[in-house]
Order: sequence, then C-alpha cells, then structure tokens
Amino acid sequence: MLPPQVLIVAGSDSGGGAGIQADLKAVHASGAYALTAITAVTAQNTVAVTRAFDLPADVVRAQIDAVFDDFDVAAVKTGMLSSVVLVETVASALAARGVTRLVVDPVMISKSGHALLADDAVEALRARVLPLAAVVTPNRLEAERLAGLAIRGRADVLEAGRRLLALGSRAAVIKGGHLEAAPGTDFLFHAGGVTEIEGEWIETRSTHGTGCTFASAIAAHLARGADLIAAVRAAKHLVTDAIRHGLALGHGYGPTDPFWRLGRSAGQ
Ligand code: PXL
Repeated sequence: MLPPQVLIVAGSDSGGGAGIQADLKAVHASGAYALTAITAVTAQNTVAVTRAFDLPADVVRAQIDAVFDDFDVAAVKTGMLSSVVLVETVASALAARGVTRLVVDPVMISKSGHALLADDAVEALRARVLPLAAVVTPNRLEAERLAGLAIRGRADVLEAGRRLLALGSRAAVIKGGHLEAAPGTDFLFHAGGVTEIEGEWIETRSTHGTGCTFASAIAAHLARGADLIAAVRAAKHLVTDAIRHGLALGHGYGPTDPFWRLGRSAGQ
C-alpha cells in the first residue's frame, strides 16, 4: 500500500534540527510521505540563527500548486510563515485547494530566540490561517500571543484554549513544554471538550525541533486516517521518544531523533 501524502509548508533549518528537516523525519517516521513547500531559508545551527531569507511569495505558491497538481494531499502542516505576505499567500493557496486536514504550528521564535514570524504577521496568522485549521499547536508563548492573555495557571490555559477555538481553529493543543502549571502535559481543546494528555518531563538540551516534530506527526497520523485525539496521542508518543533519544550534537540545543530505533553504528 502506498503511504498517504502530507504537504509541509515551512522553513529550512541548516542545522537539521527543526523546520523542514525535522518535518521530513517526523512525517516519514509516522508512516506517511512528505511533500514540501519551503517558505524561508535559515542559516542556523544548534546555537543561533545567523540569517533568514524569505523566498518570493510566487515561488512559495508555485511549490504548493505543483504539489497539489500531482499528488493526493491527505493533510497539510504549516510551520514558519515569516511575513504577512507569506502568511497571506499560503492561506489563499490552501483555501483554494479546500484543505480540511490542516495542522498549524504557529511558529514565532526559534529555540535560540530568533524571530521567525514578523510581529505584524501575528494578526494575519490569526485572521487568515486559524480559520482554516483543523488544529493549531501553540506552545505557551504562542498561545499567549494568539489568545491575547498571560498564561500563568491552569485557568489561563483553559481560557486561552477557549479563545483559540473562538478564532476559528476547530481544535487546539496548548503544549505543556513551557507550562509551569503542568510541565509536559498537553491540553487538547476540541468540539467535545478538553482532553489532558499527560507526558513525562525529560531533562535534556536536545529539544531543537520538538514543536515541528509534534505538529508534523499529527498531520501524518491525520493523513493515515486517525481521529484527532488519536493523532495527537501518537504524535506525543513519537516526540517524547525522540526527545529521550535526542542527540547532543553541536554546542547548543541538539536535535531530537525520531529514527532512534534504526540505531547507529558503533564507534560514533
Ligand atoms: O521550531 C520552530 C522552527 C520552525 N522552523 C524553523 C526553525 C524553527 C526553530 O528553530 O528554525 C525553520
């Protein structure tokens, strides 16, 4: 049987830890086939982003159209969208194709602290992309910016989730990685209510690309026919294992390893 196809619309990370490079690994490790539309190229390693270059909007649009014209795209994930013009270009391209299984990772800053979404593009993301989303997957900071409130305790998490659904996303996962209230527990808001997905907290610096990996794995499982709750649980399982087997490469935040099961040869 052929694998279901997932389109990833995101930026490139030359360090291989996040962005498109993480997405490819996550989609393939989750049993789907990844197609890509690259929005921006970052010069990056585990320590810093030294340069970011947006591709022209028509080139981003052409990649999306080339993919849809030939493949049977079962789900889409968006990551780094960088600017107002790219947010709008991607939103109209996906709307034109009637995409329903859309996972939106509202990427705003890199692990090393570099802005990956312009300040004025947050509103465009909220207004143009969230209404198309099957699920949006913010971390704490992204949820605060999108929902417009400070998240301190559990009540704030619940209010933020409510507001994200009011913005038009059919579901939202507020990730627990940065939540002091419940570190490691993700909150999934959906039409049926709130599902808390407990996780374990793993102390490590190899966490570059965790958000990308998680969202792409959700898209892959949706493409394979899983329902939302099952897809989120499977993605959390994948990312937890990938963090546990993270690689201490470079001198900063190393990458996770979704392919840890393949093993590595001795002497490395
Ligand atoms: O993890 C968010 C992210 C997304 N996309 C690109 C990135 C990063 C984080 O560093 O570099 C290209």
